[in-house]
Amino acid sequence: MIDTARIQCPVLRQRVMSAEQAAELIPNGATVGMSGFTGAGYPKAIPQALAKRIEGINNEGGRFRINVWTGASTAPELDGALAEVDGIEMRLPFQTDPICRTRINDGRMDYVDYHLSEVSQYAWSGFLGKMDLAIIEVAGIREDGSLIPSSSIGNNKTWIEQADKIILEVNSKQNIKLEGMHDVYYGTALPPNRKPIQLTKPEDRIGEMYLRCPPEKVIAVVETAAADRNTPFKSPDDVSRKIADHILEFFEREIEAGRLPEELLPIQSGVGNIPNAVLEGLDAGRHKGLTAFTEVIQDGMLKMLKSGTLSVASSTAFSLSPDGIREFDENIDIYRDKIILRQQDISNHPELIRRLGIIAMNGLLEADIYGNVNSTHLMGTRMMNGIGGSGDFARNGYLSIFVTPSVAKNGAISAIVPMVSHVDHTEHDVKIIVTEQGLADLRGLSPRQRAKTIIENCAHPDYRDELMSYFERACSSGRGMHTPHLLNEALSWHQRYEETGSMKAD
Ligand code: 0RQ
Repeated sequence: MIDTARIQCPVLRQRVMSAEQAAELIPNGATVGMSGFTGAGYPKAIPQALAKRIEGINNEGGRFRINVWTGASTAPELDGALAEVDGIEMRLPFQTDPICRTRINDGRMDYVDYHLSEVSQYAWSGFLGKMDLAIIEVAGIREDGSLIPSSSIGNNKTWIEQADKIILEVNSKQNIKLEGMHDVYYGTALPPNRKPIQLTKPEDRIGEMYLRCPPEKVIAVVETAAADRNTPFKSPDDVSRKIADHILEFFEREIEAGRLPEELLPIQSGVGNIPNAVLEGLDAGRHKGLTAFTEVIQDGMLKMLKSGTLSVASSTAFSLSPDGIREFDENIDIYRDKIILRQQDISNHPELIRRLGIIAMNGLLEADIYGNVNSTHLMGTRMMNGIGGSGDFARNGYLSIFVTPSVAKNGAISAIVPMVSHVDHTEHDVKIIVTEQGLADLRGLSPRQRAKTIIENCAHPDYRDELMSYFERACSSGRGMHTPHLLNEALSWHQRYEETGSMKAD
């Protein structure tokens, strides 16, 4: 039985088929643009049906692989299922899936890790090659074929425009009241035809509520009823609470110094337990009427919207735990007018982030004594997730804050190292580093001043003396005094970890 309320377009009703039938329409070697940004709004049935098909082909000695482009990470039903059967040749622009990670680090899957704001323009510019097919989850199809987006927009607008053919998954588990929460901007253009984007406040609407979609490009419609999937957050522990406290105290000092208004500036918060703890801390504090201009709305933001700490949140996706999804569904009428979902080339747009003066808060794997940050590469070679939107916000924000526990793996790894083993955010973009030990405010400091500040405020006591010894020996080496390093020793901590399982010296 076709859900005629969700699929109102008569022409597209005739294209309803099973996920298995739709998966048969995907050719070997195709480049497929899929919806999905974090575990929200990704196609759930067709990737799994395709994975089964690929497994069958592989079992008979064949080889079937596709290129998968998305908004950001997805969930086990997409990335996990396709990676498991070795069905992905090339993946971009962001992933967090454990099986994908293994394939990438084994050298069996190619991966391109891009700033999330830039993917759409790269596709438009032809930098990435041709897109054959788009598979997009939607909450509904309107009579004229236009689409009610689901719990993320990501790159969907671009994929629908760029792909030769489109397959839609209509997910009846997505709340139909999502209709009207989206703002799809159709004014983007390639240089030299770009115009200023007329958005001056996070709550501004500059586009349309629906995705335009030419029905003649749609080759299949599949009905699904499955919930989004995100990992639940841990409740804040001692470390994340201390980090949150350092940030909240810093905000108070900035307000006092006249460098931040009482209602702060729009917040961007990465996903993870520490950003969630900061949000909880803000919610428990004295601020009201804050705003968010971010890429993911996590559980903490829902609470802030409900309590009035936050008056509005602009994003490209939800990233809610199962409890968060329940809360959202049950109280959608409270949230509907306070949340705007945009495509990711707008939610993460450098022009808008700079204009609005975003306070960006993101996680890191390691930072060096001069303030360079590695967010992506474990020990310099193995991919963790990707840069995601952290670079869009850190590079262009008013304040770019990076947060991390001072040690990982029970103290065997120091998050503060002499030299990062890979750089994602350079010393030029990183303004504040925070660990549970303290906060290093790097604004206006030279590299040598930064080194002292980071070691004294952020390093774990187990590593502090050794870092200071490295820095002092580098300073007295008689070589370059702007950013002193002992090049033969700078990465020895990482080498020691690879060899002995700990960065600690004997
Ligand atoms: O692994 O759980 O197996 O022990 O890395 O570390 O401390 O739990 O931190 O979950 O906040 O993730 C940078 C990965 C931090 C994330 C990163 C190990 C550590 C643990 C995770 P275990 P934590 P988080 C918004 C913006 C880039 C994308 C981004 C990230 C695991 O914040 O992906 O910001 N950022 N997007 O033990 C080896 C080190 C380590 C280490 C930690 N130095 N070496 N392992 N770990 N430090 C979202 C989007 O863009 C969509």
